[in-house]
Amino acid sequence: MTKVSDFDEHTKCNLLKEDGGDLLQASVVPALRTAGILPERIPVSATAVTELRAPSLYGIGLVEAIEDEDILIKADPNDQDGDGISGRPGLGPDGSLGRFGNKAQHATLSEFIENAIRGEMGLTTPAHPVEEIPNGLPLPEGSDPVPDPEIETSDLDLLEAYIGFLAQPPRRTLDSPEDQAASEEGERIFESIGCVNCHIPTFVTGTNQSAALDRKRFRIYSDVLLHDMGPELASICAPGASPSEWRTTRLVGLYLRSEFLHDGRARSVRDAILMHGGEAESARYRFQDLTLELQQSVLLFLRTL
Ligand code: HEC
Ligand SMILES: [Ca+2]
Ligand SMILES: [Ca+2]
Ligand SMILES: [Ca+2]
Repeated sequence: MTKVSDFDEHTKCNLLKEDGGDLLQASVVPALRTAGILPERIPVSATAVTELRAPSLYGIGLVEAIEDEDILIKADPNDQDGDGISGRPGLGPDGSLGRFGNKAQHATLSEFIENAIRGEMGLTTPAHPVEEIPNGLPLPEGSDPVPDPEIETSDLDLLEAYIGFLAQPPRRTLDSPEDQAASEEGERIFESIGCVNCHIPTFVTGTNQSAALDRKRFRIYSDVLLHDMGPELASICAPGASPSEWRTTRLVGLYLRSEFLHDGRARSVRDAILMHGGEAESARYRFQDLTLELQQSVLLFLRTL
């Protein structure tokens, strides 16, 4: 397990030689430095900086297969019903409905993947065939032997097919009848204190060419909408989302994670809940008002998802 303390302070790169990825990084980073390519520096003019946690990809094809109107019907941008929760649809390119990314800024899986290939992997693509230049300086001679685009559309399509069919992790079963009963109690509380107003338990996909995605009810625990989560969680913005707005995170497979919230600042599910502000503040207070035992039941339930 990689800890923050394992990271090279300067590059934020993990240089431990634990697996192939780290070995690659440990050999590539010095080579790049020798070639004159230095770690990216945050410009002094930057007004907001964040580190983003990698998103969970399981079941992401199901999210793409939801009909737009089934998401839009849950939006209440001006809080007409006065419950303090105003979910706004994310803004994808050309005004389309955004559903992927922390700011719900990507509309389709293919666009989401293309963006990650460029931003996270540094590969040029047919849609963006020009190398981004590190720190705004031209690439040193000989440091980029691969002609652009570095990945073809057909490979992007294969990647999309693979990721789009990653199944959701199964619900975790609890061995003891006591735990099972507590988890069921936790589920009822999760509903009654209003967590479900944003973490909507299930959606049904629309008609789809693929049988695996066709009219499937699936667990999601998200409304795929943006919510103002208060000043403590505010950092970067996106064209359609203010610094404090984030897309409701899906809670499926929570038991597989150890870092929570967009930047991983919460190291437990409990801390993640206690950091909910803004539109989610009253649900958080209702959680805090529970006895410790009932809070544990909610946490147990969440850890089965
Ligand atoms: C107003 C909408 C809203 C309500 C109500 C709400 N949440 Fe959230 N929840 C969010 C958003 C948005 C995020 C992502 C915030 C971020 O990444 O900074 C989130 C993130 C989480 C996470 C972290 C998941 C992860 O993988 O990082 C957990 C756990 C969670 N919520 C549980 C709860 C529980 C339990 C309740 C009820 C007490 C609740 N939420 C109420 C919108 C809401
Ligand atoms: Ca509302
Ligand atoms: Ca490249
Ligand atoms: Ca290149």
